[in-house]
Amino acid sequence: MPRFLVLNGPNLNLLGRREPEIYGSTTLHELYQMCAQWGFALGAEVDAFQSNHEGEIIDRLHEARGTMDGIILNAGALTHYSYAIHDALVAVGIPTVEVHISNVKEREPWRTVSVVEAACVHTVYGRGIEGYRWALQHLAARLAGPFEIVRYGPDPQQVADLRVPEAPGPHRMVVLIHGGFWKNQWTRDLMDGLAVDLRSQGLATLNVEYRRLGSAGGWPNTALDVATAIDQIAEVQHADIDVSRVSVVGHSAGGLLALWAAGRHQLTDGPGADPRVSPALAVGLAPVSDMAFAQAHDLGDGAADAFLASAHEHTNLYRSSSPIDMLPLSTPQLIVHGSEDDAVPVSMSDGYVEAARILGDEVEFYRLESTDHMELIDPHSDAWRQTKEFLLANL
Ligand code: DHK
Repeated sequence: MPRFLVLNGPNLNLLGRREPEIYGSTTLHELYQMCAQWGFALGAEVDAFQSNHEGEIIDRLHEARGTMDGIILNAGALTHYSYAIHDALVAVGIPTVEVHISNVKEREPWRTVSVVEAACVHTVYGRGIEGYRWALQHLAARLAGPFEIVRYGPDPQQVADLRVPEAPGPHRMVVLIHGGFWKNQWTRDLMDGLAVDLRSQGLATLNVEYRRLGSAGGWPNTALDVATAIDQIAEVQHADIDVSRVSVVGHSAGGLLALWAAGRHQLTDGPGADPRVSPALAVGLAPVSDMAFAQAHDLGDGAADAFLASAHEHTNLYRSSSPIDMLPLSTPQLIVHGSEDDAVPVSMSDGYVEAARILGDEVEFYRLESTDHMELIDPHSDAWRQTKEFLLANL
């Protein structure tokens, strides 16, 4: 059974009482109980330690050597200046996920700097207490099988995780595109569980990161990143991918990018026209398929406005960026949407599917009762089981 250490630094003993508007109302004790449960669900044992003293944190890191398979580290303010913790992480060499409860990228400038980040395998921030759960899931996914990080551009966010099944190719491939309203705190670890599960079913996966809002993301850069990552599949020689059997699966705001990527083959000009790899199938999991709807309903607190604000070409903007306005995509699609979704209303998919079918697209629609937004990317959910079966049967 894998063992993970949850290590918290200065002032985190006051969780629940300290600035609850920033750090929430969960106490450290409650956090530990939650981590134990989250770990249990992943088949892992979780140890926990908190200290207000740099030296004690370093001692605990040293003790973890040879006994822990992964570390979740919220070093508190030490994050921003403790080179000693950085060096301890390098010295022990245990995969470590850096976690921050608050969105450190959107607070004081000094909090945007992390001197431990370079010694960590991943950083999760701005997701509240749940960030620890995502970090545990990421550690578990890393242990579940090998993957390679492929770079498709110079920006640190222009990367993707490539997972290839053990059996010989050629492999069908699923490109995974995460959601999060293109905001900086939501990254591709959201799709780790699905990537691991699909690989175990014999499919190769490419879990794509892209530039997000706040760091050169927005229209068209974010979409172009997805396009470049997909086109690059044609160049991955060593993995034996069947480029005629690539599907693209996107969740929420990533659903917009997936549907866009599946329809861009018919763009005559503008961003993303002329793809090298055209997806054979597109799956939208609670996709943002209609930008005008997203703007009118202020989904994701103005996310659609923020996403389109960087557009340099405004003529035909919906026609080139909003799936419902690009119809027909002329690529077979599956749309999955839960009736209890309070992030992206299911009525958006009702309208999208109706329009797509009228315009001649082949669209399957799983409109799932009693299902919410995040269940669609939970690898243990019934919604995902149905999605996976569709992929396996149709790709
Ligand atoms: C916790 C702290 O104590 C701060 O010093 C960091 C981090 C942010 C958090 O968000 O969890 O700057």
